[in-house]
Amino acid sequence: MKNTESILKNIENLKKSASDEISNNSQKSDLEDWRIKYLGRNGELSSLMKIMKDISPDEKRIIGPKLNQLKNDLNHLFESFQLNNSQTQKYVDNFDITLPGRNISHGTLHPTTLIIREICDAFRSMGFQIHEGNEIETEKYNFDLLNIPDDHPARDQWDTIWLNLTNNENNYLLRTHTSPMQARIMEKNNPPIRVVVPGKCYRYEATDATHEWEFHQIEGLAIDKKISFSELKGTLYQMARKIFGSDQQVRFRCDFFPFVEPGVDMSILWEGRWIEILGAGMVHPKVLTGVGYDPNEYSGFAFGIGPERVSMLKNKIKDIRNFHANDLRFLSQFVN
Ligand code: FA5
Repeated sequence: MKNTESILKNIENLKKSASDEISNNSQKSDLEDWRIKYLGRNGELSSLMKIMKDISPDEKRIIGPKLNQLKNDLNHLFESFQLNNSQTQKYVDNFDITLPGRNISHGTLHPTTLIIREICDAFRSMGFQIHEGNEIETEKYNFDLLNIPDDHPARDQWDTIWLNLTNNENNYLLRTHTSPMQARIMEKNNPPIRVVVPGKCYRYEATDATHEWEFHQIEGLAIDKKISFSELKGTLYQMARKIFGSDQQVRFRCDFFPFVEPGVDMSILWEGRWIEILGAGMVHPKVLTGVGYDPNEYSGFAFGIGPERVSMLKNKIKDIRNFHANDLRFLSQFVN
């Protein structure tokens, strides 16, 4: 019985040393050495097998199956390592170290974000702060405080997406422009104020190459004592030169917005044509009074730019709908 135990121990040891050794082999040639050492005609397995002819039938019944099992295990080990090696070898054989690596594609900032940053930077360099506002507005801020009473025809062009959030005091809507932020900022701050407000706006309108129902604006507001119309012109002129180049020409024409007096639009001369990019004007005395400012003490100007339209000019984009189409062929052309 003692003999049986020590033979079983030898079988165990052989299995362990064979599997340790094969796991540490890395080369193809090592695998062949391993095969000869353990599975070869004069290898370790054969010499262990030779015991069979010297042991009793009782011992044979115990040892025989164990030796068979050992033989199977070693063969399996060999086959699985051989297979692994040949796959690695195939990969190594096909690997061309002279090929350039594959580029990892990085995301880029959205063209709208890029133009908003560029425009805001132009104003920041002139001392303006940047502020963001809410996209859900009340009728009071979107219209009433901007001198657009209920029956005013200007409401028609801005009639929009109303929200089902009516309470006793307010009707809610998705803001049609960023101008409501004029009143919100004036209510919370004392002059001097110089601020730009980038953000999304929504209008219930049919889309075409220059109109989206969801688009951006950048509102601007400057309030102080003795601000004049020439400062409005100088500031917007400077912005246009920063965005479009130092020799950019601009044109101001009269326009009407109920919340400014006088009101203008500004166009730039682009590829031989005058193209309107913003609306502006001196803040209306009624707007100043509405937020508790004395129009005899304070004056100021405001403007609203459409950044997508500016980007369309700068980047020769033919259709504003590209901005929201999520087409990577379009988006990946804008590298920050
Ligand atoms: C306004 O929205 C005024 N709040 C601008 C303003 C602010 C005037 C302060 C005076 C003082 P208007 O509707 O023209 O104005 O829009 C201003 C700019 O937003 C346009 O010049 C255009 O660039 C952009 N814009 C307007 N509607 C759309 C649209 N549907 N799609 C894309 N851009 C638009």
